[in-house]
Amino acid sequence: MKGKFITVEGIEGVGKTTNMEYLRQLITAAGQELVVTREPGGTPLGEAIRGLLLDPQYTGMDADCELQLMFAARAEHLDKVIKPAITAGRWVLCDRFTDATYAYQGGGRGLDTEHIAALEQLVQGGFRPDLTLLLDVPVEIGLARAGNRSAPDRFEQEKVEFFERVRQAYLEMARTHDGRYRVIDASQPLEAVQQQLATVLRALLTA
Ligand code: Z5A
Repeated sequence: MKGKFITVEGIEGVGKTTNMEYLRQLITAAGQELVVTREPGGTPLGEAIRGLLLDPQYTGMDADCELQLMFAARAEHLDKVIKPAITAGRWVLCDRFTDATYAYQGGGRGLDTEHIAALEQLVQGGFRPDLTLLLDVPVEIGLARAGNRSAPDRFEQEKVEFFERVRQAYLEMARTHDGRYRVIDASQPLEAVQQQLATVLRALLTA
């Protein structure tokens, strides 16, 4: 039997990294073999591309260049990690995937979603997540939580308006792809956020 592909999305500082470990524990406790990974990245080549994408020395990178680097890393990730694991019956938990491209490069940078869809088709064909967990917080909360860190990367240098557009793009996708999306109110205390995640995950684990 094929494994399940679960993605975790949201704006910066929403709590994805914090909750990935909690999700890992839930899924492995239910007896599923799990691969935990992230985008951009997840392979040696993908992590090298991530380095280019986040490096503040490339501030002002052309948006089409950024878009194509995201999908270049994703092609390698699908080929080397995600698809082999799913085919072997393992579950894959991925910190961001193509919805981040629609949100950041589409919503944030204003690129045409038809161009993104064309690359999605080229790289993924019909392959999509089984479940997407959208951790949602107002932008000011996400940025305040993330703000305690040291040197900002290339995306973290963006203005509040950029992250507002990203958040709205995510919420719009959640409305239009409601079959695979679950919106989690991540502005609540961590324990309450994790209760919401557990409810959603149990439904998938027992399906
Ligand atoms: N990107 C893109 O543009 N296009 C794409 O296709 C893809 C990605 C795939 C790197 O992503 C960048 O790549 C990303 C979008 C772009 N840039 N941005 N922004 P990333 O996922 O590696 O980086 P990130 O979004 O910046 O992650 P992050 O800032 O580390 O956020 P997080 O992982 O969601 O948050 P966290 O580290 O778990 O939590 C932040 C703090 O909040 C921390 O101190 C926690 O203890 C605290 N926290 C967490 N939850 C709570 C609750 N519930 N209450 C109170 N405090 C909390």
